[in-house]
Amino acid sequence: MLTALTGAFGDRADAVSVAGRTASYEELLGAAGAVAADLAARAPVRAFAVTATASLETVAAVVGGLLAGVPCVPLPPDAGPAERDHILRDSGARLIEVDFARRAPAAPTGPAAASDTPDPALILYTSGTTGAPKGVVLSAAAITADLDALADAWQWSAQDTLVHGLPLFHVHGLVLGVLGALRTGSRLVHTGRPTPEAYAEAAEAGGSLYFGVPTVWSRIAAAPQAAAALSGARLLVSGSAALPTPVFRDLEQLTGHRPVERYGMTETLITVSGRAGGEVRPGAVGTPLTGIRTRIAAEPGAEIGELQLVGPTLFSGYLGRPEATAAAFTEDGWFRTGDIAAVDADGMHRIVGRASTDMIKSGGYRIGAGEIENALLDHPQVREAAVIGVPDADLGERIVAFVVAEGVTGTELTDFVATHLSVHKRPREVRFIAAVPRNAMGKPQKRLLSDGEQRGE
Ligand code: MLC
Ligand code: AMP
Repeated sequence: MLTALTGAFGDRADAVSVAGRTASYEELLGAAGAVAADLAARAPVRAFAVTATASLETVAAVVGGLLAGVPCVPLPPDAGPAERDHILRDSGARLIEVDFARRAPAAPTGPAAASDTPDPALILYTSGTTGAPKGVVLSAAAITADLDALADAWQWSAQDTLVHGLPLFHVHGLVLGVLGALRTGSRLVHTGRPTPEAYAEAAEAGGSLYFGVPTVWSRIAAAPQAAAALSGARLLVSGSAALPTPVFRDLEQLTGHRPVERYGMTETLITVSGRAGGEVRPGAVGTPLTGIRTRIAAEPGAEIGELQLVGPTLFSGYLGRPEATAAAFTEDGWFRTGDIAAVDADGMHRIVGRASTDMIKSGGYRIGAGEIENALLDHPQVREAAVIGVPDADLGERIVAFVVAEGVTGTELTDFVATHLSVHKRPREVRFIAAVPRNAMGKPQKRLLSDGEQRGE
């Protein structure tokens, strides 16, 4: 996976740049070697965690884990105590500190020999519709298969300079945005934050391949000067949530590029994508990547239904949760994405919705309504809570919490969630109601809440 670190593409002082600090491949390999040596000295270590700030330290930790064969659990840096404790306890990971100045000799190994038990490389925590986040175990083989398929689709090579500023604790920023650069040998410029100004500045430094979630692209489209700076890029890629057609059109007008969309999930990595030089259609996410097969589980006569898939990029399971893993697959072994899709006559896939309203995508972050409801119910003044995602021009969806509570303000509840879980999981609005509407079985009727919200009630 770490082809660039073998010297296959040469080296340069600024091969990897994160939030303004640069390192050569040799320096990165040395720092990662020190992490790997620490992990080996503490063996056996089941997994290790690192506070995944946007930094060279996070890159060194992840690479060190790969060298040592110990899976890394990247912790969201703003995770509050509840989320942090859950992830550390659930994974059994030991939290380590990285000093990028420390170096130890290391050599990246070749691809792991084929075996029935693929080596876990990363454990990424992600929310389901209910309960606490689950650890998604990703093998080195799955990651490598995905990166190679993407390199093929996007003609991604060592000639590229990859630019993005996405968080380093999810698939988009970490797997594609860091490991992808180390696999293909493209120079990496991580801008620290994904702001229009930072993306534009990186264009002057030769940025050719740009990654962003739709919120990032819509902010760029609203900053015409920054957008114009991207006209010299080779390829703009959007993913993690649906790219609104107006944003697509604005970007095309301002940058001269038709952004390529791709679709994925933590559990499957990226499975469907547009191709560099291929047809790019607004509202469509492209065709299956090499090795991926898809099908639509539709009712007889219907053309849309749940997107299901199989292929070499799939996860190895939810850590310690065999039942949840089994439930994620059909009886004949296809992964159930929970996304509702349609396939056009020419094979172009379109994502048209999600099976569950309890899965919210806000700013490209996947947030389970149940996790936010549980956090709110942990507040002593809250008696009932129901959380929904409401369409939002900037974030795609914004989290709105309906609560039955007295003696507490909406801001206090927002801050409670932001500090208890993570900042991005905070409700953007809190509405106080007399009771959560329920059906005869006592199940919250969230449809009534979202319909009222859309009517502005
Ligand atoms: C506001 N802030 C608070 C707060 N209110 N802090 C604490 N308590 C409160 N009550 C502060 C924050 O600290 C932060 O400060 C600032 O407000 C803004 O935070 P934010 O609202 O979270 O940022 P925002 O600008 O809205 O973020 C937009 C965004 C972000 C696009 C930058 O949503 C983002 O990075 N999204 C990427 C998600 C992603 O990578 N998903 C990929 C999943 S993988 P400060 O100082 O820090 O600014 C996947 C697979 C696939 O989906 O297909 O790719
Ligand atoms: P996550 O687990 O954070 O990786 O989120 C995965 C989910 O993001 C998918 O199930 C989809 O709902 C959504 N998603 C990712 N990419 C796209 C896209 N290009 N268009 C629409 N939804 C997407």
